[in-house]
Amino acid sequence: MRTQVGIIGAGPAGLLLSHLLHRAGIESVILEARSRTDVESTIRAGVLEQGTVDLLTSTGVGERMRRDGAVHHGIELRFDGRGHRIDFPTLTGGRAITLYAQHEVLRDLVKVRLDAGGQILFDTPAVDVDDLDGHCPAIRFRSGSRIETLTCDVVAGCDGFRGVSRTAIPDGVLTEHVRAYPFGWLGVLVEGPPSAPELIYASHPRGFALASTRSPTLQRLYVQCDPADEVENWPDARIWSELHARLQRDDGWRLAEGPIVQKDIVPMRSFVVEPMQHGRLFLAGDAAHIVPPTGAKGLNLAVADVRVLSGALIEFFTSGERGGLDAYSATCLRRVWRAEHFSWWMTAMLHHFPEDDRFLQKLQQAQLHYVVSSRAAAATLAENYVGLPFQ
Ligand code: RFL
Ligand code: PHB
Repeated sequence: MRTQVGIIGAGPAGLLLSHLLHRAGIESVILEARSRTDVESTIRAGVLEQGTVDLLTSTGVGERMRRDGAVHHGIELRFDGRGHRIDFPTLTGGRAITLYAQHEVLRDLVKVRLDAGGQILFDTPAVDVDDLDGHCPAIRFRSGSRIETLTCDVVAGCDGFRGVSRTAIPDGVLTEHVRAYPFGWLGVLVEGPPSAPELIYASHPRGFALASTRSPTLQRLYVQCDPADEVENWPDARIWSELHARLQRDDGWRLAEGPIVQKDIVPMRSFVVEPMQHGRLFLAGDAAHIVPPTGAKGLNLAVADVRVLSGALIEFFTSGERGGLDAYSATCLRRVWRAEHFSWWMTAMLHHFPEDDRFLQKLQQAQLHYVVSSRAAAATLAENYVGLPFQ
């Protein structure tokens, strides 16, 4: 098999890249380890930056998102029994976010690619990548019981944190920057209407909690937990008791309960590799960087990467110009590090760090009070949360 761009992974990065390339007449094949049903049903992110929404809309995949997604103009920070609203439009010159589940974005992208005759090979894991330094890299993949080869001009490694493309890069080329946090998030899906019109980020001595939403009938709630904990240790009654305690507000506001239909535990880490490229292999999205979910940046960074990569590839295939590809890593890493800082900062401000002494706890409280009382500090949060403009 042969194509121009061999894409490993049908997550947001791989699917959107394939779509953007197709619009410019460039061919690609996507190899995806999981089934279509799995890809289209796994619950992950929910917050889309304004720039992500604009890109999906302007390239023809925004119709369902505009209909079913919910535009939010602010979030609430909650601590010491009180809520403080951060208003996005007034602090960012009119920008906002859209709540629309990642798997819905994936459904839209899979459909638009397949309708256009695009090739997405599901249940087809890539095994390794050869000849990265030459002109004709090759992806070896498993198809049923056979190993086959996809030869291409360029490989896009869009296979997430645990994929094979990053590990195909020879030792000594990449520098890894890693930070693990001493907590994870227990996430639940709850049937029922939202308890509040906007997301609530709560800082509490018992730990962080987040009330988010997926639709008018499905809520997504999180509580900070031990990263090594297991969902079996969290019967529904314990989850509700922690959520009520951490989201408590003095004015009598109450979180609405409903049937819990799914539970999972997510570890929290920050991770970046530099550079995001080697030879003809370009890494995008979680394959190159991870952020803790507190800033809601992961999916949006994946989108920002492939926006840059698609532009550089279009230039390369139409004029032979390599400038954009050579600058790919440095261009992306500027936004990546900004998002890494924001995600780390939100995480540090809102979570309970078991090892913190009283001094550090006092600093954390001072930071929270500053963010909700200074327009400049609130604007810093708001402009990062809605997403800085693309460069
Ligand atoms: P993905 O989504 O992990 O997709 C990679 C795809 O590659 C496939 N794959 C392979 N395919 C072929 N061969 C192999 N050898 C392969 N190995 C892997 C996988 O099956 C998969 O389909 O990476 P991508 O495209 O870079 O997208 C990244 C985002 O998915 C991720 O950053 C976000 O979900 C992070 N995230 C959030 N991001 C946001 O922007 N806003 C949010 O509100 C938000 N909330 C979250 C989140 C992530 C969470 N979890 C579960 C970590 C909330 C949570 C709880
Ligand atoms: C979500 O809805 O899953 C979500 C929202 C905001 C975050 C993280 C996750 O910061």
